This record gives sequence, structure tokens and C-alpha cells, in this order.
Amino acid sequence: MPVDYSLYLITDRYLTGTKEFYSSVSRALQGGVTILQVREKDAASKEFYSIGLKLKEMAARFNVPLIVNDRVDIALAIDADGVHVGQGDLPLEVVRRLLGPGKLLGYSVSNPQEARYGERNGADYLGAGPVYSTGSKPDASRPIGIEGLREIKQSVSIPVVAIGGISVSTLNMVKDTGVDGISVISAILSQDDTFAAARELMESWRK
Ligand code: TZP
Ligand code: MG
Repeated sequence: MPVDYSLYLITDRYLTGTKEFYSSVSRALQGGVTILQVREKDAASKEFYSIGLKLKEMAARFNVPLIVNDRVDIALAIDADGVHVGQGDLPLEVVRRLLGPGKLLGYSVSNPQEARYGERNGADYLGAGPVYSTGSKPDASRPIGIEGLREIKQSVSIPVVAIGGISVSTLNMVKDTGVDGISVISAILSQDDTFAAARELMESWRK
């Protein structure tokens, strides 16, 4: 089945404020999130596993694929739909070998060179950014801007998902680059109503 990358939510259990984490994610799924990534940077393996398992069950109820950030072992343990790795993680071809052919493999890129490398070495899709500055990733590299995003999209034929500081107010410019979806943390999880936030992003995306 083709993957719908339109609204790609990445988790951060510290960004939901006073809202309960799982109900925030569940409401966002109800609001129209099309793909979900569990990304819990400081979680010990046991906690990452149990968060992943719970989110996988939750996502499955909405027919939404669940991707695990970085951790191939956790992805295999919970039979996730895929793994997302960045420049500093295990090499793509190694991840693909561990994961098998049937799973999704995502790769973070910031320029066309990395994008082409990803395409040649087994990535199914790319996460391109950060497009704008972001408060959600302390070690994020310099923003690539809309033009940087456009160059990446034009350099490959696999799906490209834009990431970094994207909100309803910037969505149209991002969409104009031709990307296949937007990936967000705070534009959904930090909002008071994650259902309404996801729905608004999805409605703007579809316009
Ligand atoms: N990778 C590049 S930017 C980023 C990640 C994980 C954080 C995106 O979060 P936000 O809140 O949507 O800017
Ligand atoms: Mg990583």
C-alpha cells in the first residue's frame, strides 16, 4: 500500500506540556496524522520499547504506519513499520540489511548531495530540513530555508518530507516546493488541542 506522508507527526513526550502524552498523540491521530514516528531521545531501552509498543497499537487503529527513530532493535522488537535514521546513525545499507526489504527506511538530509546518497542507498523517503529554525531539536543544523528544500526535492525522485519549524502559517510556502508531506512536533504536540491542530494542518495541506 502506498504510504501517505502528508502529515507526519514525530513524538516528544516532553513537549505536550500539561497534556497527557498518549491522549495527545491519539487525538492527533484522530485529527488526521497520516504517519507517526516515535522519537524519544533520552528514553532508556525498556521505556522506548514500551512507548513504541503502545504507539504502534494506537497508530494501527488508524491504519497509520509507525516509524522508530534511530533504533533498529526497538523497531524489530515491536515489529514497527520502519526506521528513520540521520547522518550520525548506522549506515543506511546496514539498517536495510537488519530491517529486511519490507520495512520503510527514512533518512534525514540537509542538502541535495545527502539526498542523492539516501536515494542510492536504500532510503524509501527523506526527511529534509530543518527548513526553519526549531526549538524542538537543540542540535539542529542551520536552517536550509524554502530554497534549500526545493533543491532537495528536485534532486531525487523518492518522497521528501519537510521538517523543522513548520506551522500552519508556513505550510503553503513549504507545499509550493512540491514536497510530499510535512513533519512536525510542536505544531501539533505543543498545542492545547492536538486534534484541532492536526485537523487544521491537514485541511491546509489538502487545499
Ligand atoms: N529534525 C530536524 S528539525 C526537527 C527534527 C527532529 C524538529 C522538528 O520539530 P518542530 O517542533 O516541528 O520544529
Ligand atoms: Mg538520529
